[in-house]
Amino acid sequence: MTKQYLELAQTILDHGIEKGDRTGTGTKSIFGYQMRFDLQKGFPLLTTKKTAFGLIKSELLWFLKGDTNIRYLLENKNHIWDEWAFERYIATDAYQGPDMTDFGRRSLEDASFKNLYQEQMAIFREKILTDDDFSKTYGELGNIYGSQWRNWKTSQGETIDQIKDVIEMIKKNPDSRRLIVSAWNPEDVPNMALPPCHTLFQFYVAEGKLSCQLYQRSADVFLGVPFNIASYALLTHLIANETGLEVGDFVHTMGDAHLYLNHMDQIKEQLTRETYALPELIIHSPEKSIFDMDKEDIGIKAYKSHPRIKAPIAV
Ligand code: UFP
Repeated sequence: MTKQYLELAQTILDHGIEKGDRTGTGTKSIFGYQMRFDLQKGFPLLTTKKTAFGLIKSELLWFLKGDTNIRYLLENKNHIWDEWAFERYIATDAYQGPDMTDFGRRSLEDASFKNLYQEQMAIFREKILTDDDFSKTYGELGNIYGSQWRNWKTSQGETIDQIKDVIEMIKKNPDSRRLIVSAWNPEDVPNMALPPCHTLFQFYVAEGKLSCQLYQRSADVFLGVPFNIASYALLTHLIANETGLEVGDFVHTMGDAHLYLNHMDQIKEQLTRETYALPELIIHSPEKSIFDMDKEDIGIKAYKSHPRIKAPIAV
């Protein structure tokens, strides 16, 4: 698995085109790429860089609950979505602190601003955790994955639970070619801070095995992709467990696959590292419903990896 990932990175280094992007960072990018991971051969968690499985797990469980409020994530010490909630908060009148416009870029460039930002972010997090009313309003991220997966709003004012429906379909009609969950809602996209990167996924059942293919429209190969692979591999395991199937392949299809120009040293470092055998995923309580799973119910065994590599995130 790790080899396929490193091949993707090498392909971008060799053939990528230098291209501007929304964040102003600049990327090397290719368009259209596919990887395939046989989930029977181990759990695809990168071995050439330590990848935080705990964060992947709590984020996925959060999506599956249909939760779109960062409080659950903070309770699980998961800070993946903090910036997005903070960005919404500082745009409201309720925020009375120092000017935080463009905080992502400015904290990379200015150490004293970074301190100020971290102070404000710490206050924000604390209030989300301790103040119910505050968290209901400012911890909410709106129409992101959890809502699209479990509570898709129809034009008739109803909601569709795509995950529940797809599980039912897999059980009743496994040969169906319509086993799709879509996160891309053209009506919502213009008002979203981050339109869904994992746009759509499809399941496929053959010989008692469940495969899943993701179409990811935009892929930050150094920071995002290792998370995305593990997250969808875990989702495939959980849906397979729920539907009484074995796991098959996770097929990862990408649109704009890019390396940010400020991740070049880090990816080159990673390319020098040898790969290790993949870890194994364990579902401790397979009898539990996918919607009741907690983080203690899922673990990985024998994860051997090289150390973490830090890199700035483009916001
Ligand atoms: N990105 C990922 N995976 C994710 C996620 C974001 O790679 O799961 F949420 C990256 C892709 C891109 C940026 O670099 O975040 C989103 O920017 P844009 O909307 O301009 O594509």
